[in-house]
Amino acid sequence: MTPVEDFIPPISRTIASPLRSGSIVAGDALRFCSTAGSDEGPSLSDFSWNFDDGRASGLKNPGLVLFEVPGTKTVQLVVSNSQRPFSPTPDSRTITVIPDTNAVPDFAVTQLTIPSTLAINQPAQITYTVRNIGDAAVSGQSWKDALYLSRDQYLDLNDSLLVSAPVSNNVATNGSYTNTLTVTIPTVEEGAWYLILSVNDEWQILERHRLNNEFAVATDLVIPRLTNAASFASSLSGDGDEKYFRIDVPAGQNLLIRLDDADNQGANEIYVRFGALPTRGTFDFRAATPGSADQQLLIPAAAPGTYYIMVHGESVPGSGQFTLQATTASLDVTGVTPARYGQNASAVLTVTGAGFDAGAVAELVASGGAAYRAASVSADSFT
Ligand SMILES: [Ca+2]
Ligand SMILES: [Ca+2]
Ligand SMILES: [Ca+2]
Ligand SMILES: [Ca+2]
Repeated sequence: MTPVEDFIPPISRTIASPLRSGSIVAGDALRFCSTAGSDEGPSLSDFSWNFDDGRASGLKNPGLVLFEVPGTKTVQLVVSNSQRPFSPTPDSRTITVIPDTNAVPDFAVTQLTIPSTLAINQPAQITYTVRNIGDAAVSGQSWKDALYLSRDQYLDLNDSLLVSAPVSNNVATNGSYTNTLTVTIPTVEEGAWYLILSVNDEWQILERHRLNNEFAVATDLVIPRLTNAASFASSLSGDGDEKYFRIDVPAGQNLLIRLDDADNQGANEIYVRFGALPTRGTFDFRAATPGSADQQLLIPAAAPGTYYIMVHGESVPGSGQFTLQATTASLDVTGVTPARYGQNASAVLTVTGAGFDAGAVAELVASGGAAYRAASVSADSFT
């Protein structure tokens, strides 16, 4: 019996690229890469590719492979370890190579326009143009165009599918079509990413040149930045949805965050963390008045720097639309109690907020503008 420590579980999904099996025209090339690496195990060092036509490769990433001979090829990759025996399960792609005898279309991406920065969690509109540079028209057929989010310029198994949109245009030879896709950028690390468009993503249309269907554009993904006192409109898509924001707070300020739910239905929560993304379990401050759609959070004497805000929709029964407003100020008044008092009697009003000091004065201002200064002011606690 084989000791447990000598057994390495088979790795089933080792081919990173191409993403799927399909048909191509003889003379086309595909890019072959593996997901497996030295970081995934002690010594997954042996790569054995078999292209089913007498060709083989021992490279992790063989790169471009040209298919000139028609027929159905089952390309296999076995990743193994030379020191320890195990029974590997090969990953495979079935590539059907069609003889190049008939006229075929050839979609090619000619333009992909994206903003140089995109906001995480926010919807974005991506416009692209595809030209048929082949020698046959596409008519009466439908296919899917997809957008992926990638760390590099290449479409592979590590990339996240953002949207897959059905398309059914008639595209004459040398004709083109332009489409707009709406995507919501997922919660990922801020920084440099690529959006990759993949036209005829599921290989539904037989066409020349698979690789000119892929088009990568670099973009910078950022958490939406709130500007002081400006309302930022956003929305929650359903129960449990979350949106992230950031605000930079200067020294000596209080930070007041107000969430205004548009239809006042549902239960929302605000989580705030200094210098890092908060979660419901890890945060520095939160506002979660149970069952309340609108929320308000005051952070007195906020340390200067970047605060990350998460709006969590615990229950989003109606519209998920809301606005978020973050205000930094040296003085904040968040409430006055009682709201009403009998006439001609001296009253004690409690003013809550932050930034009050020993020099603070309080005045009642009548609607006509007359000010009545309080006889005395005392602060319960200084912040
Ligand atoms: Ca093509
Ligand atoms: Ca990639
Ligand atoms: Ca509201
Ligand atoms: Ca609501």
